[in-house]
Amino acid sequence: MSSPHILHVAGMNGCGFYKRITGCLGSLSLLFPNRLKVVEHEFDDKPAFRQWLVDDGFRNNFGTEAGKKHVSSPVVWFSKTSKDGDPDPADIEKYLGGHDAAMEWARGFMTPSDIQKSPILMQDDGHKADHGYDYDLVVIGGGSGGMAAAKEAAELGAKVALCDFVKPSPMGTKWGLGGTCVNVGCIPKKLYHIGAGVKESMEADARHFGIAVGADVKPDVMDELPGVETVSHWKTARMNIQNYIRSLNFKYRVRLREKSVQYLNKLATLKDAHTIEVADKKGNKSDITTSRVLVAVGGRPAPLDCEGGELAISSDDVFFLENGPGKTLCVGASYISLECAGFIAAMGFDTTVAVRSILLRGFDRECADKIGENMMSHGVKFITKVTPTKLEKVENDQIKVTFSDGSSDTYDTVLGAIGRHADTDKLGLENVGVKTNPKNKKIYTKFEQTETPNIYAVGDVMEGCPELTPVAIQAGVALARRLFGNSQEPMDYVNICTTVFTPLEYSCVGLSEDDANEKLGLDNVEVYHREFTPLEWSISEKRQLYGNAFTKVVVDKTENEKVLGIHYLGPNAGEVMQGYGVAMKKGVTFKELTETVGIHPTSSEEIVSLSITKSSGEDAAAGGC
Ligand code: FAD
Ligand code: NA7
Repeated sequence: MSSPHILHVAGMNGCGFYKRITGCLGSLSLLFPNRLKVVEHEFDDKPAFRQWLVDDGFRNNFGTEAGKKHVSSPVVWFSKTSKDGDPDPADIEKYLGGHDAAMEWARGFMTPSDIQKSPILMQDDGHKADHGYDYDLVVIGGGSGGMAAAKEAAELGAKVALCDFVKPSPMGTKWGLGGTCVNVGCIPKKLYHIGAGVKESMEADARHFGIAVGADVKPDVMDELPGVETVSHWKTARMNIQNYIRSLNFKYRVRLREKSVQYLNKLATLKDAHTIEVADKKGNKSDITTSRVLVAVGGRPAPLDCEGGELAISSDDVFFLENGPGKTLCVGASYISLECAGFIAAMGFDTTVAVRSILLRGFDRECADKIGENMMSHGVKFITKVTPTKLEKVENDQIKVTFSDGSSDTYDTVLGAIGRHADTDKLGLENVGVKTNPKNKKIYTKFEQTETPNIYAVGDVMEGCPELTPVAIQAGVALARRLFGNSQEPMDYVNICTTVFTPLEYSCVGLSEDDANEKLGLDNVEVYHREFTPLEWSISEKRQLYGNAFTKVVVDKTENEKVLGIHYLGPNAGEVMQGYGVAMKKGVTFKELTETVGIHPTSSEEIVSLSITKSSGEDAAAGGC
């Protein structure tokens, strides 16, 4: 959750306007303590107030001309978030004005009715129509967030340039316009995942539906068939997926042109807050100037940090392998590692995951464990509580991996997926006073604005932003609307749905059971859950070996069973969860969820038909039609 606004109100005792505004703001802070903190500074009389404000010069701290001339009671301003102790009134974030400005702000705070949204507090970045720079906005990074922001800003009339340049991975892999998602992330990953699903359906289900492939198959021997034999051909999948991605790279260029965004296939470095050096692939350099800058450079995989770590590939390389990865070790146990392991195994390769601690840190533990079991039932091996300590090249171009427990094995491919760092090295942030988190190199922002007011950041490069494509897109569009339209709408980072494709699909929105327990206390949380066999899995005995689907809804017992989190493991998880995400945004209660008539026969209807509580001890697999 973001930190509350800290609003200071100073005025004199007996002033009706001061009384009115402190009453109004005080009530709001009482109602929404997580969103608003009000600090009152009351002076005994007019001379005392004026002494402090005018004679002693407190108003000079306000920064704006209007603030420096303020004389009347009350005066209202924001200070920065205090991490500990009382907020410092002199650590001013923004001058707001007097009674009327504060009332107007309070109205905005309460509207629109969706209380997730609040009026935004951005610093004046000095942008004016006749700024004299080459561009109104230069976007650095042509990935999900950067492209969305650039197109929206241009649509709103801004003169925009977008620089995108792909630095090759340490293995030398490079790709086209569109960033991580389209080239080395969501799109190739999901396509391999879809391939895995097709193969599994052919092997596990087809025969039961009376479908077999091959010239020799006769209908009368169907029952005797052991299942359709499938062969995966990595090269074919790779070629078709890469061709599709190339078509997307081309479409993105066209769309930028259609929107009049100038695309510069150049590496950008910030020289100062308004000057960017751009270098093409031959190293030819020039400068462009801009009123505003949006940094949307995303992230890159962290390299394996052990001896010989440079022998490992990453998710930046796996989709480009010519002949498939062969026997593979995936290092790391978060979703990128597990998803890669899932589709590599499904493509028929011997696959092992090295897990340092737990699977899918940050996700619901029960669901994460079920994913592990499902992956094992699909032949993925797990080595737990180990990290690689040494990688060395051995015969046949293989890699011998020694683990922290002393064991070792040899693989054709080692894929490191131990986290991602923001791609901010050598971006010149130090030249413009923009601070990054030393741990992951991400940029600190407030409402996507950095401490240097004309420099903004969205997407994976922004500290605290969930690393998801639609988040980067939505934040980019919202920011462009605020900068070049009349919008005041902040990006809402709360209750964002996500899906893991392992290949068992797991989608969720809101809190995990574990986080809910920690936040609210065990006694205040209830879990409704159910294990079930989706109809599409029900007539194949092979599917029984893989386990069931599962769903759980986590609710706050103290607040009318408000839904805190929804979790679902099963077919089409992403499709299932999207609509529930809307309900979560609207603060749905468990009663409202179960009053919703299900769609039969689907897996999604299980979520609106839940009745078994975890506290009852009843078996989650009980019941069903
Ligand atoms: P990016 O898309 O990374 O774009 C940044 C761009 O900036 C890149 O093109 C880069 O080359 C360029 N750049 C960097 N530095 C410079 C510079 N100095 N000058 C010019 N250009 C520069 N998200 C989902 O929502 N669903 C998924 O299923 C999903 N799966 C994923 C699977 C994998 C394997 C990975 C790695 C990620 C996945 N993600 C997924 C995350 C998603 O890809 C990212 O959240 C998203 O791409 C972030 O967008 P962005 O605009 O912040 O950055
Ligand atoms: P994450 O989510 O940062 O997870 C990193 C995983 O790698 C996690 O399982 C870690 O284990 C593990 N890890 C981290 N360092 C090591 C070392 N040194 N050795 C072995 N294992 C390690 O990274 P992802 O790449 O999956 O995803 C990055 C983001 O991209 C993610 O947030 C998505 O939203 C998109 P741990 O649990 O810390 O023990």
